[in-house]
Amino acid sequence: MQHVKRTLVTTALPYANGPVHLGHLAGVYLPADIYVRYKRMKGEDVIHIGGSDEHGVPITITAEKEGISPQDVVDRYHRMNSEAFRKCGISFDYYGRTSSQEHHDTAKEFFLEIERKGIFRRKTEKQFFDATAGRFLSDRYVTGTCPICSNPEANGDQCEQCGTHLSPTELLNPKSKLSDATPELRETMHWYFPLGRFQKALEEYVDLHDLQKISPENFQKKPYSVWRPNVVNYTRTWLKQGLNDRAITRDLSWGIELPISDPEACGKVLYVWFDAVLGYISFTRQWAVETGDESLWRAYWQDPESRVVNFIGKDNVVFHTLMFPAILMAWNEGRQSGIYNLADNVPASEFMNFEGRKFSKSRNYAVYLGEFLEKFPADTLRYSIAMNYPENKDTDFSWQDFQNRTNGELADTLGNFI
Ligand code: B3M
Ligand code: ZN
Repeated sequence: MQHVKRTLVTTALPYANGPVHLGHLAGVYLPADIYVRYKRMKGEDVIHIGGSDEHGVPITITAEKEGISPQDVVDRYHRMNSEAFRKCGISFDYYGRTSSQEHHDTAKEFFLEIERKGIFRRKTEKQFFDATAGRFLSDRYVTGTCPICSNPEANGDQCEQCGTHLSPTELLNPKSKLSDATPELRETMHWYFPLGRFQKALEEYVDLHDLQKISPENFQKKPYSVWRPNVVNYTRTWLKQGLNDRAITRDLSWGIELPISDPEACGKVLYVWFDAVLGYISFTRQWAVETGDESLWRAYWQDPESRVVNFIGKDNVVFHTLMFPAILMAWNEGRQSGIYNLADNVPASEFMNFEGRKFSKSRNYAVYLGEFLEKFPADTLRYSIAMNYPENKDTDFSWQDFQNRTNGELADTLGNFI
């Protein structure tokens, strides 16, 4: 491996809509922390940036259910999750929030630059509207019967029972979550990001990191990381199907308002995934301000000899290997300076299950990190999970395994040895 001047490590921003559980820790935060601590011990220049993802529909739905504001919801879970990570020894250099003013400013800056370059497309489409509530319903606000498996409680974006990705208009007997009314279709305009415009550039980017494609000449261009096969495979599946336009605005009031005075922009906010990935940048900027050198973030993002590593779970792959790089490409296009590095590696884990079943925040089948650490010391957990890390395949967390590792391996074997 070639000398790397600096490394910026980021970890997926958990939604501030519930407490993080052991599955999150195993897949993303612990491996990243071990990697960062290792680099620090070697004396390398490395920072770890993370934070809360505080926009998106699940948060507004929680707020409506509990009769509180979305800000109350994210305040609660931001505090809870940052505290749980601290107790667990996850050594962030900065843990930000996407509801911060600085983050809003960064996301607006990107939107405006891409809008100025004329890259977005505007399209009018028919979308469900709840006439009782007087609001357009984005995917998650519609429920109905799944056309594939007949689950009567499928969401407008996905059926949890059979896993099929859906759009709200595919549901049978659609209902609004706001009022239970049957929604009607009305026209609304949205901004779309044309991913297809970047198809070729994205293919070339993936080729640089795909073991099957790396040539001496590519290696000259970019001599760093080879991606894990699962990351390459998920990404290639999308590339093979051909990339389409993706809507990057939503009819919602919670989120980042469009920074233009166009009447069409009224009542719309940026799609949560458009702004969330930019959190990595805005939080690095906030970190730099705190160090007393507010331009220091550029050394990590814009020096070609620095590298960016995004730790994520496997369900977030294409947002990090296609959408985020395409947003950065759109920004970089035609520029002589202020060019962002694309991620050099995107290590995505498989899942760690719990006693044979998937962890699920929505079904409340989980062991939450904060609660776990009220009963057991962090190091016993870090050790058990590190020994059982879901790097190439799903693994399982069981109480029995945790007990054996703690009592048998740590207390007996290691304890006696010492
Ligand atoms: N909050 C989705 C998730 O927690 C999303 C990750 C954002 S990373 C920029 O799975
Ligand atoms: Zn289904």
